[in-house]
Amino acid sequence: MKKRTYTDRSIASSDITPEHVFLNRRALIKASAGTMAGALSAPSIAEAEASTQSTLSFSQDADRSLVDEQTPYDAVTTYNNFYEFGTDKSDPARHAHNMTTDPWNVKVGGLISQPGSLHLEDVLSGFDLEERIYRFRCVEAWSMVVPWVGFPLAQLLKRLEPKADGKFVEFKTLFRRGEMRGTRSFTSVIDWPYREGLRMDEAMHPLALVAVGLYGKTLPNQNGAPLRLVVPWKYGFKSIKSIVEINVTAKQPKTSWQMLQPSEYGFYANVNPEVDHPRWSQRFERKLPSSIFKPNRVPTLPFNGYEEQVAGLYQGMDLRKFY
Ligand SMILES: Nc1nc2c(c(=O)[nH]1)N[C@H]1C(S)=C(S)[C@@H](COP(=O)(O)O)O[C@H]1N2
Ligand SMILES: [Mo]
Repeated sequence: MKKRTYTDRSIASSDITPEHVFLNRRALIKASAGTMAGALSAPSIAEAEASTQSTLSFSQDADRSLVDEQTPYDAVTTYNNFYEFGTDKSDPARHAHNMTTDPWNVKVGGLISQPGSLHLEDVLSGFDLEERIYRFRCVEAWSMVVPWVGFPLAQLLKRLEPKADGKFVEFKTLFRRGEMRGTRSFTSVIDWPYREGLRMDEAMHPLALVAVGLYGKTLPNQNGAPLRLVVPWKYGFKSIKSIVEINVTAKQPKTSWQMLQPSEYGFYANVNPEVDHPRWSQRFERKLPSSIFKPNRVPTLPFNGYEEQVAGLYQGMDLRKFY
């Protein structure tokens, strides 16, 4: 079995299947019914690495085991941000089942060699799925550790053959008013569809993941089925859900949160304990599940703990200016 080890043990990774890989969605669904043994063994791989490595330095008072412990499935799938279904954390779990995800098409366009529309099966075909255990940090100062299932975004982008003048990648979420009650709400503030973007080198970074599952199962709708982005060194809002469009662009694309409140949410949105949100500090985070009895308050790390891997992307940039 291919086993990939990163210097940061929290992103230990393993193939989701021991020998051959499930490359289409139906196989993944079938597999999720009970045979994803590879996924189940992943925590033990992470544990094995934990005993031989400790490359991250947390402040003295931080409890390491707490920081890297996986967030229970229930918390990951019931405490969500997916404004298309409402603004309460519990809204997506209650209402996202209304979203139709089969069939699913992804429009690919802009500065690529073959613009067009791909069926989900075509998007997934040919890629090995792997499990990646990532920390996930929302700009609202809560965090989780999630075992995602997916493939590197770079693989998909390479297949699209971006042209030399393509410097950014833009993503859009499904917008279907009839199935998304949050988009019909009077209090809805976002200019739908939800949009996000990355610089090309960020999008090509091996940590940037297209996720199709979590905890060895297909993604629940509330977590962005059938495919979403996971960019673990950035605040959660960059990890756009339920993607239906990908464009390679020459100019920096507009993103939903930046359009809404540019002084509070930047294009880069790298996790940075040194740069406070205008309305709250980003020095600490509440690791879910948390309560007043067990606040689980842990220090936030630069680039969410992935500094070693990604800091090079931002050399020479003033990260206070490009927040
Ligand atoms: N389409 C869409 N994608 C989205 C959001 C959203 O409201 N709509 N919320 C973002 C935010 S703020 C976060 S923190 C993460 C939450 O992902 P999770 O619910 O899987 O934890 O999704 C991001 N992707
Ligand atoms: Mo978020």
